[in-house]
Amino acid sequence: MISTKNGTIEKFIQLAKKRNPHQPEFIQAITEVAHSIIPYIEEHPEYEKTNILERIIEAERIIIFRVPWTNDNGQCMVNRGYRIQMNNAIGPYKGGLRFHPTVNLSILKFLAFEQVFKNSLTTLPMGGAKGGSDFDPKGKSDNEVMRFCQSFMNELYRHIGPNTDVPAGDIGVGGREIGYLFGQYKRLSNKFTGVLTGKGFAYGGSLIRPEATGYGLLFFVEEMLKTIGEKIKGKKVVISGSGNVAQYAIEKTIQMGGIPLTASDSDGFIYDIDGIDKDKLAFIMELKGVHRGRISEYAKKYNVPYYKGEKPWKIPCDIALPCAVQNELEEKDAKLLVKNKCKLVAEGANMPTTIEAIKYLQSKNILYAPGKASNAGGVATSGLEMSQNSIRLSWSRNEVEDKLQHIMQNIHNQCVHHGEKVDGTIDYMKGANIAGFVRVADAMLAEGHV
Ligand code: NDP
Ligand code: 2IT
Repeated sequence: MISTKNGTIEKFIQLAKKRNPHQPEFIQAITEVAHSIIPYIEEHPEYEKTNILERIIEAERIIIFRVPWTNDNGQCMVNRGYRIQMNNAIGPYKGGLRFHPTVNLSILKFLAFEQVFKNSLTTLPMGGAKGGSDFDPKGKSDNEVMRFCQSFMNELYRHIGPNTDVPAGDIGVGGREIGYLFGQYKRLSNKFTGVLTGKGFAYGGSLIRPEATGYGLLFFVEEMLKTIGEKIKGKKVVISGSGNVAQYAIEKTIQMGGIPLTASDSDGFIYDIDGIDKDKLAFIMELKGVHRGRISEYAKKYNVPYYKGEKPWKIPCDIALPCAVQNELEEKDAKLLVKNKCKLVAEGANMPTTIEAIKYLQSKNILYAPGKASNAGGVATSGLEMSQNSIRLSWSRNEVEDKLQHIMQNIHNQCVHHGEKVDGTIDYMKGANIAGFVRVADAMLAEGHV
């Protein structure tokens, strides 16, 4: 047992490091949470007595498995599959699947851990999980991706279910992959259920789920700006990524009258000084979703600058939205943003801002929102997809979007409730961590030592 009263935050982190060696991303996520939660726990002995925090950082179950598959040349390939079932105190395990060559235990444990708090913030009944594989969909044919997904599901299916664990998409897993995974689950189980979210509309998906993370992010940004009496209209917005989250963040920015200036992928970024408009966004969507091409092609088509191997944070802006990958915004980037008068950073990706960069932004009073709050719209709409599947009805676009906006406003309110400082500014990290924690911790207390 670790006593937070007699010990320190540092002691807790040291112990976590010892129990989870060589897992830097997981330790980073724990560190961010520990700094907000340990002082709160010290004021609430019921959590301390029952070792809630020590239990919360320990996954309830981790499944690791072999995924053999055949490539188009008839060769047998092998990848590693994972599912981290982190916490089911408030609902069935829920969270995405990531297919990317960098996937490892540390990355999936950090994502599963973040998901517990994020899902709690939505107030919908969803526990936290994450999974995926080191499989790289880039350069693979549709048939190769299908055979991989089928083999992945051949093992995963026995661990999931609509009331047990409901996976969805994340990096490298979009509509195409969810379709193949769902098809194989159905075949193995002989059941048509809401076992996955992000499904196509034709077979049980929810309207607005593809848009939800990006749209939700902009709804959240709108709430943040309201606290300083401002609006998105007319603001210059720098966005990283060009996948699912980035595309719909760009779309909502345009709808709200903002000016999206950049998009990126792992090779570099484009800077469109006139702003990415609806037609140019349609080009990005087709480039990425259909041709699976590189963002550099945008620069060629529209004759705008392309910065190979660079990130977009040096472009002057009012708002920065990292929507690609963890640790993509470092302290030096934060300094550039502040120097260029950026006033708000909100995370579309999970943990894209390093701890040093967050500290710097907060020290300069930049409005900063952690992904567990600002990108929760995706999983929230997954929760709405689960509800629709359960009642065997589907809601209209407007109904789902209204609910999404309401949920994002509510998450903002929770951040204010637990994160408002004496000077009236809001520590969104603290607010999100405490609000997310309390719901899960209270459920764990009620459910006993499980
Ligand atoms: P996609 O696979 O659709 O897009 C990922 C984007 O990030 C691509 O542009 C990709 O470029 C880029 N990227 C990936 N790895 C790197 C890297 N190492 N360096 C720079 N760019 C990189 O994924 P999503 O849009 O779904 O996910 C983006 C982020 O949002 C992730 O952090 C994810 O965890 C998070 N998120 C996703 C949600 C969802 O509902 N999908 C919900 C909440 C958060 P490239 O094509 O070169 O790989
Ligand atoms: O990080 C995330 O919240 C997601 N990838 C979405 C998870 C989900 O279950 O919709």
